Amino acid sequence: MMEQLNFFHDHTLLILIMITILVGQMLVSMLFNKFTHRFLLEGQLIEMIWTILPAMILIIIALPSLRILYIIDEILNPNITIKTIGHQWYWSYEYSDYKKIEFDSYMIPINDSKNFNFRLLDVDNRLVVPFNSQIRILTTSADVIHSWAVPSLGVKIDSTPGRLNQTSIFINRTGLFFGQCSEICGANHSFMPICIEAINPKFFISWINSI
Ligand SMILES: [Cu+2]
Repeated sequence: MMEQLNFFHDHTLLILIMITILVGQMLVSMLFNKFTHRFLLEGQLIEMIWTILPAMILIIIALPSLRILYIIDEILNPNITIKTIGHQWYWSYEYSDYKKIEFDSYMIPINDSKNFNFRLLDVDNRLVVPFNSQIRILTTSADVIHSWAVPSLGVKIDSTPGRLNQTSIFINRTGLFFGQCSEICGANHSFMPICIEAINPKFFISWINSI
């Protein structure tokens, strides 16, 4: 999803650059009185062109945007479901597909962090997920509104008390993925990071068994 969003960003940026260059060039040339042609001041044809052209540009931006919007909403048949619950100020995770696994995930305080830890991003219990698998994320909150956001996966979803929101992620490589709460939720809002560890599904099964 994030790849698609990046492509769409580049597509829109390219259109934006072309418009900026065109308008900038027109402004500068008008400044030096080189562009004020009589057909530009009261011309039916040019008015038609600069009405229809922006409308077409808007359609060219809107169609791929809507396409990605609906693809993001799509929930494919998931391999596992993980429930993430926001608390003031930590996340807790539940894996309910296998035996009931529940744990809290607190940020490692700066004083306790080792050389290999990521400052303000690492947690004591990481969210372990299998890679190359469709994962469904259900999210809610125990107190105030939080937001479960992992930018590199293209996910940002509100965790609202009394509601269950749903999104899905698909990680196509192993590794660590970091995110942070993205809803101003109180004093330690910036100290409730999300740390996802994507591992081989085989190791994931043995991790499940070892807990
Ligand atoms: Cu929060």
